[in-house]
Amino acid sequence: MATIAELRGREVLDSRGWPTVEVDLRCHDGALGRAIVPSGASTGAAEAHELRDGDAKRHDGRGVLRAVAHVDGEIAAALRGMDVADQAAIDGRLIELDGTPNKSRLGANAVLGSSLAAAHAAAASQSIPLWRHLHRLVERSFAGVAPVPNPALPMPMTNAISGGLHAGGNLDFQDVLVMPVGATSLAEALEWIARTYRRLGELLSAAGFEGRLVGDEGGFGPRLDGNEQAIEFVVRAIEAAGLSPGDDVTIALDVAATHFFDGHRYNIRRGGQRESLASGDMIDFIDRIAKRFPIASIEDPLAEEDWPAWTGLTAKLGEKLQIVGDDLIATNPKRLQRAIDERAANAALIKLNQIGTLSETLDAIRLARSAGFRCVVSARSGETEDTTIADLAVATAADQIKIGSIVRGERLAKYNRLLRIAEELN
Ligand code: 2PG
Ligand code: MG
Repeated sequence: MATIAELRGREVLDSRGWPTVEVDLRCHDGALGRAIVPSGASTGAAEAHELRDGDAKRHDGRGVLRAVAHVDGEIAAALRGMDVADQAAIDGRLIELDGTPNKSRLGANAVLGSSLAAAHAAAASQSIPLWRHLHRLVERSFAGVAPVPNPALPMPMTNAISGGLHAGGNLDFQDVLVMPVGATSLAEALEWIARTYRRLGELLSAAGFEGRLVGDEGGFGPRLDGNEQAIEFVVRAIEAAGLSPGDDVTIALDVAATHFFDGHRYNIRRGGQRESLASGDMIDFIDRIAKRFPIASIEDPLAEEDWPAWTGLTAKLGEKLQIVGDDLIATNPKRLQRAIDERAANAALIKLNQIGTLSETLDAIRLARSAGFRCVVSARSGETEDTTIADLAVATAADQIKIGSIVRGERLAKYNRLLRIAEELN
């Protein structure tokens, strides 16, 4: 049994140049685990609390030195001597120590960094890849409650065009993504995605739009006239890549609708005009788009508290489409249970930092699976070289992984990690 000797926090920078928390955790046997916490821009109201310093003199108030101090102080003192492989006990201690429902005292960034660093150290101490250790945790967490899946590579759900809060263009929808469902290996899937991405850039440039400027997650960020035009371009790019839209490659959307919902209506641009849609009209709009294009998955088509509309939309489209709750569920087992009870979606987006510990994330995945919900493990728009989510997606046999596009190093770190895991799985 390897026991925890020391934790050390550190302020590092993420892909937008904002500070974030890195944690080094060392065991008495010398094993080291390191994790870096990501950060969202289109965050849901129900997410765990990211602790920022608020000191305007540093990083516009977004420093994380207070969270780092919590790692070095209270968290290190509480975890010292614990069995590093007992993730449930470690996370239980962290939750208890924080004492708030949303981890606002210590900060979800301090808590998650510590939680994940422990998993990395446990894998290092056993000299096994992280995904293997995470799969053991899945076995323990699922035992007797849900069938334990075999480790498996997820389908990439990859950003092609970015809008919303992630790009400077004028699209309301946050992402138009592609899923190479017909590919027979991860390497082939990535080649199809890369080919489609290059053709998309060429098509945008040829039409006079920005075919080289990219958003936070590496998707192109052109100033198009509307959401449907963005989807049209992606369909044409799939064809230009010599692939069949709908058979080889399907489309996914992250509408991120909370961000254009004013509490009553959805304020959206259509055909160059601003329109204000009631929930029922928004459902019809999504329905029309889903009929018009080869779409397989839609995330956050409605706002995070518009629960009855979610139920209506899932009743209408849930048979043929994956309806993913991101802001709606916030990787929170309580909100997920409500989504299951009210049939408000049929898939959950899984983001570690929305809930703040690895064990609670596994709880959410277990709950989703036992209700027949699909799982999409997701990065944040603010990322780093940390690749934990690649291992998590494999260990939990997630249906899809959403990392961003196939450019930008913080995204590639994860795709390339998946390629290495693919070799280990064979
Ligand atoms: C999302 C994520 C990732 P953010 O909405 O799904 O694309 O964005 O990290 O900004 O919440
Ligand atoms: Mg989302």
